[in-house]
Parts: sequence; structure tokens; C-alpha cells
Amino acid sequence: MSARKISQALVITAFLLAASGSSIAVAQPGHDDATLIHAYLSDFDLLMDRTIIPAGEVRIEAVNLSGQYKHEMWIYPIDERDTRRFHEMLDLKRTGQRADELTSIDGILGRSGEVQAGEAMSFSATLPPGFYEVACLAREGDGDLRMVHYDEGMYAILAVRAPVMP
Ligand SMILES: [Cu+2]
Repeated sequence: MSARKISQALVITAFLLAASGSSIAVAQPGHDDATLIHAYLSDFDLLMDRTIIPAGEVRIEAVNLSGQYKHEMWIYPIDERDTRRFHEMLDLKRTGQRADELTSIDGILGRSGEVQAGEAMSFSATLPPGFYEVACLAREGDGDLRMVHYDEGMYAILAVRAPVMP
């Protein structure tokens, strides 16, 4: 075997090793292994086909089944729902005032953004073990008396369990 052939063989061997290495890498936690949740947003309910999932990356495919209203999804630690700031935010929403979720809720781990009626979208989040609330915080109407989707029942609990140790 010539020196040139040997070096070609080494390159091919290195390529095959790299390729097998990358196939091992695929088995690591990553986007391809993300837990998939289908979420169904309607007027006014938020349903998920999985509510107990392993820690790590989750991909949520959200479908807005409404023919009328936009909906959205926020994921945050469940204790946030009991804070004063959270309820002040809801009051601002109910009374037509400016309300900012990002400064009212600590530890937001995922958000879909607005999903228009009849449309679908997906988003990802990385969730440590714990309990989370998944909610739509949109509102409807004009003036100082608004309908807040959360008040209509658009929230659900998501439990994220720790990995099982061998
Ligand atoms: Cu909604």
C-alpha cells in the first residue's frame, strides 16, 4: 500500500469514527429526543396530551382550535400563581391596563407567543424537575372590563419528573 493510499485509508477511518461518534451523539438528550406534547387551545380550555413528563427538553405543538380568539401558552413554576405580583397582573389585565408577564412572573421557562385562531405553532423549553403551570394569559374586549382567558379556565398543571437513576 502506497503512502498516499495509507493516508486515504486513515482519512476514511477517521471519517467513519466521526460518523459513528455522531450517531452516538444523536442518542444523547437533544432536540430529536425532546418529549413531545400536543396542546389544544380552545374557548376556553387548555388541554395537553401529556401532563407528566421527564426532565429535559420538551417540544410543544400547540393548536388553536378557536374560530374566533387568539390564544397563547406560558410555562412557569406553579408557585408563581400564588404570588401577589401574579394577581396584580391579572387585575391589570381585567381592567384594561398594561400588564407585563415578564416582570410579573419569575422563572418563565417557555412561551408560545400568540397563536391566531385556527393556526398552530410549536416551541421548545428545557424543564428541570418540578411542577409547572401552563396557561393562556390573553384577554378580550375593550375598556376597563376585560375577559381574561386565565379566569375562564385556560390553565393546566405540568409535572416534570427527575430522571430515574440506574
Ligand atoms: Cu386563551
